[in-house]
Amino acid sequence: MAQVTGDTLLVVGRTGNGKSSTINSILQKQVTTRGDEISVNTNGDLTLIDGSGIGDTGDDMIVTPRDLIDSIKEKMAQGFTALLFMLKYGVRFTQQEKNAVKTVKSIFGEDVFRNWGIIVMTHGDNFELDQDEDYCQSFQDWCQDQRGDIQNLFQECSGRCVLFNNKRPDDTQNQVLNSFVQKVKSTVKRPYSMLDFNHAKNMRDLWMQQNDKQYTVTIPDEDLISRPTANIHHYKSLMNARNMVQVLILAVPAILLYLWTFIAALIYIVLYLLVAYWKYNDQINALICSKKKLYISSAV
Ligand SMILES: Nc1nc2c(ncn2[C@@H]2O[C@H](COP(=O)(O)OP(=O)(O)O)[C@@H](O)[C@H]2O)c(=O)[nH]1
Ligand SMILES: [Mg+2]
Repeated sequence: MAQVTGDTLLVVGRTGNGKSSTINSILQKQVTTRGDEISVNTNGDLTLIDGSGIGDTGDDMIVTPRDLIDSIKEKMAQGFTALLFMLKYGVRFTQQEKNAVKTVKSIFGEDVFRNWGIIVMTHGDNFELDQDEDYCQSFQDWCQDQRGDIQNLFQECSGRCVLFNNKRPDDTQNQVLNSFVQKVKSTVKRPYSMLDFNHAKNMRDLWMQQNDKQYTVTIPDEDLISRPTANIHHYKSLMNARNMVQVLILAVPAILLYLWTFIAALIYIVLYLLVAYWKYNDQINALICSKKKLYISSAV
């Protein structure tokens, strides 16, 4: 995608919607991005930021809200030209997708979609499969046919919605994306900057507060297996809490048992000495007296 030079695209959306695959398609090379952090990939002058975690909500969240915001601040210090919001073609626009939109707005500000948003719909191969000889529809027509919240989102982005087939990427989808990036640039005339980010501070703080609470929810163990890419920090903190409880449960009785054994041994020794003293009192006195006599006589 050589045309988009000097631009930075921030890629966000729920985990599994195709962020990493789309970055590979745009850069036309395989770049590895770690699932639990925001990574930056550049190809010439084009920079793509994989905003993993931005758009995940509730149990899907893979880092603490605070860590996520710190990571965003660091990686997008230079701002971004456009925000690519990933959706998956063929999957209903569920409450979780709506929450993802809300999260992105809470982090970057209410106007982020209106000014800088481009919807990228992955799984374009499924769109092609849905077309048959009798009924063939363009993707733009399909977008216009949508109703409800997804239509509102399309409108908010002024129809900037591109279909991506990451299984068989071609240059056409990159050209369409490029035309939308140019549209964003000519409409808003400036990249999203730290100034815009700072404007959204109040909303973001509120979001952090709400999600920090949600974040303490216990995740079942099997989730660790079904989501291998899930964030280590999340589970680490969870495991730490669990370990603390386990340590307390095991350690407190062990310490009590140890103390009790020690006290019992002490009582036994004292009692033994008392009994011994009482039992052999006469012999001990006799021994002491004889020693005294011996001492006195030797002195005389
Ligand atoms: N068939 C098909 N699969 C895709 C497409 N884009 C992504 N995927 C698959 O969707 C899954 C999640 O994609 P990934 O890029 O890891 O999503 P991320 O979690 O948002 O980074 C992977 O198995 C991809 O191979 C696409 O356009 N078509
Ligand atoms: Mg990824």
